[in-house]
Amino acid sequence: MSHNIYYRKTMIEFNKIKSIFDTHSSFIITSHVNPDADAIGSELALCYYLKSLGKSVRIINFSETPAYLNFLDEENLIEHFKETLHAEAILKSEVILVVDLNQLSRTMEMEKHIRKSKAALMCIDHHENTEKFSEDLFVDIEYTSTGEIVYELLASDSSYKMDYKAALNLYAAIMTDTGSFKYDRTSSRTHRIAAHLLELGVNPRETHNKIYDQGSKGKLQLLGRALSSFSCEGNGKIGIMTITKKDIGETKTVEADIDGFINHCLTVSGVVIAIFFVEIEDGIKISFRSIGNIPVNKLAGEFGGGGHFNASGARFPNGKLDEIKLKVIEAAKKYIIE
Ligand SMILES: [Mn+2]
Repeated sequence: MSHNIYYRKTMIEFNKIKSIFDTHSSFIITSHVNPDADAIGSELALCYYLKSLGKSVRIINFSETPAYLNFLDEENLIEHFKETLHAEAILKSEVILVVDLNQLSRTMEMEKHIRKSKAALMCIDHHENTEKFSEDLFVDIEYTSTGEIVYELLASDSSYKMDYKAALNLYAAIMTDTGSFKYDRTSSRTHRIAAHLLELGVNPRETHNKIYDQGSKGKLQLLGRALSSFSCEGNGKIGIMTITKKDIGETKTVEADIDGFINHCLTVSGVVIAIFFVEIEDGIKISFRSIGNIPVNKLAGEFGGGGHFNASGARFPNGKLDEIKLKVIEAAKKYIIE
């Protein structure tokens, strides 16, 4: 199959990435704290590729791989950062390749070692507002995912034969970061890439199931509570859900189980702003989502938070849930375009 007909016009110079790969022999790949499928999938696909070029490669992450993503790392290549084990390796590596992050601080304790290292530091990513932590930032925010960039990088090397393992990882990366192929940046090209990955043996049903359908009973019960709490404000344009500490305790769940719940607010006709209040150990966490031209990053900014135009968040370290809700909902009403 020829890939070049699917090429996008990107600012990313794949040739430059390739020449860094060609002129060095030892690589450390890392990504952000609490890695998602885009982080893990991109790291592993790059690792397989670099190994195929005869390079020595280690993947070292600050966080352990979440259990639901272990199936991506068949050979257990990903190492969990420990200063005593890895500080020296980071210092001595020729190249440090960070993926799927725009701030080096997202590598947590690894950051200081990376900054101290004389390694060539490079980054492949698709987030906005990249910190200029390296000369070699390969960033394009038009991409759905880091996985999609990595796919095109690998496909641009005509002597590389992508196999099932790499395809599975890139499919998981792209599927999750596109919300299963529905977010705005999803393009015909994204689907063509996915088609090629299926041709390499990826099973879409099975992959989706492994990532999304392995939740606990408590998680489903927690979702039930979140859905029951749903209410509207601002003439039905603001959808609100709330989870309390009691809800989390009684369902024996953790904060991370709430991921994705907020999207249910936007399934209600007329709702254009979603607000999700979660009572956590140390305060109140608020997530915002919006549809269309409503900058919820600005709304979050009113409360010391931030994020993307259509997806953002803020935290209150203390305060009463009811009072904070009133304040935030009042602020949100200003963003409704009548
Ligand atoms: Mn990503």
